[in-house]
Amino acid sequence: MTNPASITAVDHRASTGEAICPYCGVGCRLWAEAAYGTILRVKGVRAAAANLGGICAKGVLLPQVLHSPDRLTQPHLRVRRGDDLRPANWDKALAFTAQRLAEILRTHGPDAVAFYGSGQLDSEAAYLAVKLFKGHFGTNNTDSNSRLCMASAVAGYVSSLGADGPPTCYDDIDAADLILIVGSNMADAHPVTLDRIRARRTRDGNRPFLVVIDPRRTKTAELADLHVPVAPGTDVALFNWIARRLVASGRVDAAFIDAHSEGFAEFAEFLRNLDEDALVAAIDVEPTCLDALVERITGSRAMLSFYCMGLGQSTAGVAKHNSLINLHLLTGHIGKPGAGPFSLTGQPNAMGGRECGLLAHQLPGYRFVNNHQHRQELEQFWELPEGTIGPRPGLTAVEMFRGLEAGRIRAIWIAATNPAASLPDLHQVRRALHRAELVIVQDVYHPTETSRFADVVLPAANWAEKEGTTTNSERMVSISERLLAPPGAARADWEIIALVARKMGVPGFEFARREAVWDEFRRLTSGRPCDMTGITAERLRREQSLQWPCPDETHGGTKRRYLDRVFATPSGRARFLAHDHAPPKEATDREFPLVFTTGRIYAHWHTLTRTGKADKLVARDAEPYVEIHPADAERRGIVEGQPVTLQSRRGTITLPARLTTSMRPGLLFAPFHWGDLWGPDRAVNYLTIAALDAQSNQPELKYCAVAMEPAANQVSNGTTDSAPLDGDGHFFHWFHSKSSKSRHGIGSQTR
Ligand SMILES: Nc1nc2c(c(=O)[nH]1)N[C@H]1C(S)=C(S)[C@@H](COP(=O)(O)OP(=O)(O)OC[C@H]3O[C@@H](n4cnc5c(=O)[nH]c(N)nc54)[C@H](O)[C@@H]3O)O[C@H]1N2
Ligand SMILES: Nc1nc2c(c(=O)[nH]1)N[C@H]1C(S)=C(S)[C@@H](COP(=O)(O)OP(=O)(O)OC[C@H]3O[C@@H](n4cnc5c(=O)[nH]c(N)nc54)[C@H](O)[C@@H]3O)O[C@H]1N2
Ligand code: SF4
Ligand SMILES: [Mo]
Repeated sequence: MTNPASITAVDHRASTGEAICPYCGVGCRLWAEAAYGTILRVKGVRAAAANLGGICAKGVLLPQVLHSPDRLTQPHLRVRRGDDLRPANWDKALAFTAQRLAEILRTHGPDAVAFYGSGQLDSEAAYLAVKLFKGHFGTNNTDSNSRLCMASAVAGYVSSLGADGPPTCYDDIDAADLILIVGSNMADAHPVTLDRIRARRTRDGNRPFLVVIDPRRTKTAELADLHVPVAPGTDVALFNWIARRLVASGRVDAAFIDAHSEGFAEFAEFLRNLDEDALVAAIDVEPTCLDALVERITGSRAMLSFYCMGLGQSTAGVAKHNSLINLHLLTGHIGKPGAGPFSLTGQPNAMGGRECGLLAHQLPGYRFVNNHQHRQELEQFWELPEGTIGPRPGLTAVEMFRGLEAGRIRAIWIAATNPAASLPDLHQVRRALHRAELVIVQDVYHPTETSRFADVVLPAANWAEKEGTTTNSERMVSISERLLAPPGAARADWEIIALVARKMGVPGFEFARREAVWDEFRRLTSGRPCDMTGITAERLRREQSLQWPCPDETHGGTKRRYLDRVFATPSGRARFLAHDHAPPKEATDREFPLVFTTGRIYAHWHTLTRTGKADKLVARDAEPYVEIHPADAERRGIVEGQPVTLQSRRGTITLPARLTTSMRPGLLFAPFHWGDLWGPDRAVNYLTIAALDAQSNQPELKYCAVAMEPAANQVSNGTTDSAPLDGDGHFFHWFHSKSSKSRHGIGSQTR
């Protein structure tokens, strides 16, 4: 590793190279031209399997987000609480971080510290974080924002099929004759993959048949041959209803069920005992629409189902995934081209984070902390004393912030995620960050909603400023090139983690080059379901992308898994898992009569730290809003554009109304992109509930109960009146001084 003091100068020579898009899990390979220390042009790479030349507006506009006054170019430090965060050099920042972490570990033990990472860290960084925290520190309080995102998909795959990771690939789009898109708004969130479906339908006489299951009539739903507008939270009822119909009429693949599954008899018995009328009442969709859906499924030769947060962000998240996979098992639509369940991953390396073991119950190579042999394998590999790695899963995202508030966790290191905007129940998150003794934030910008709470801010290299490995939705492992030098003293995420580890005197972090980190991690996947042994750093540099499993260097990678229909369970059989429909955690009532759901829009990425800097994206969607069915608006005297106050049991916000018949009556939708940096009392996560799926701990970000009225009737609001922690006035001083400069978060002074 180079010396932290040796800052690379801006490169004035023009160069071109390829990097994976830092936004969604489609994983588009982008060609970029760099000169004068910036990126001039970006376009999609035609030869790339993920995008076949495709790119969306967020990708095209990447050059606009790299340079800005709030770009972090050096560490910042606040030595005493109450002080301002001030620029510092790496030596001081590392010394402070290492000393404070060591002190807390020594005084309070390993579980007093936590790492909260992200599916936006590359695999090198994710792996080193796991090695440092779960390995050397001995705490499994090491989780990722994928907990808010893919945790239920992971648990669904593991319980139904025996291992995480989708069986499918993008080429299946060309082989399917029926595509279900369930709880996913691909038009906004995975646009290049939807383009591929569209292109085939244009070529192929509107085939495959397209079904969208979503309570809202989204842009994706508008493309569908059949839109099934299920009542929110009722997917399990829908899948069970379909399964019951299939089994009752004998329209199942008996040969597949016999040879390759287990638990069918119990599942059939469970289905027989269901009350069909109760299911239909819960789903609340026209019976003719449901009949049409069953007809399509029974007539299909290859059914592919895409799904995303409409399934995962639910207290029934794992049940929804198991129940959808049940349909694939009943019909034998798995382990063959054009068929199978296909979780769309949210972030560019949510898959890689899972492979590295970043979730609190995992270890690298799809291993688990509660497995004695897995722990031993890692302890030997990392040369740690036996028993160093804890046998119990650590605290997961939401639990970590509860742990911080309760004082059980004292130090938290947050990297490539912005929890003070993206976690549910933000009032709680703010209390937790206030209570923490040490908050380390590693980001590319400052301030963010979260860095405002930091004691140490560590400057990370941005997209195209570092090399790194990521895995996309179809298990494609890719390398991104470095096209620019990071500005100032910013460094790659993996280097920052290694620097802190070495400063603390932890052995095993003396990596001279990124490749060495990748190759160490890769060796740990040998013989595991996500075997990447054959994907060496050197080979990746030559071939750019390879799909796992890829067990040796002559192996060409694997497009589709389970083609032999031997699953990753001990018996080799896939499991039917029966779940009753259970309603979401928070029911509506007289006081809070409306369902509030949240999600994304095409132009913006998460908490706006990047897309909020691209003028054309901001021009397309400049302000937050709430979508309301006209009937719900009329009843309350609300007209288009009028500010309305939304109140849940946890908080109150105000947003302008957008009236649309694409909503079911009784349902409200708001995008979650705008946090406190963009104006007070608007962040939707002040309303959302931190109710967790019992198996996956993924929070129910898609469903809570709210009341709504025209804003004029409301005197106070949530983010000011119920935030006792801001009694010191610091936050609003900070916010107003910032917003008076610019809405774009200019300026690096905090507090
Ligand atoms: N433009 C853009 N693209 C992104 C992102 C972004 O921020 N911006 N983020 C990326 C990330 S990390 C993720 S996780 C993905 C998320 O991608 P998606 O999951 O597609 O996006 P969301 O808008 O969160 O939710 C999808 C849909 O779920 C529906 N839904 C809500 N409740 C239910 C339900 O009970 N059942 C069903 N069937 N549907 C329901 C909503 O109406 C919504 O249309 O997007 C990725 N891509
Ligand atoms: N209400 C509601 N809330 C949600 C959701 C929802 O649907 N509704 N969805 C949830 C989901 S699925 C997700 S994935 C989360 C996403 O939520 P977050 O992870 O909080 O979202 P981002 O804004 O992407 O945060 C990434 C942070 O990392 C920084 N960053 C960017 N690149 C780098 C880098 O290379 N290195 C480092 N160190 N930092 C970098 C960015 O500036 C930003 O501050 O939100 C969750 N929250
Ligand atoms: S579709 Fe996703 S990966 Fe592709 S350019 Fe757009 S945001 Fe990037
Ligand atoms: Mo996500």
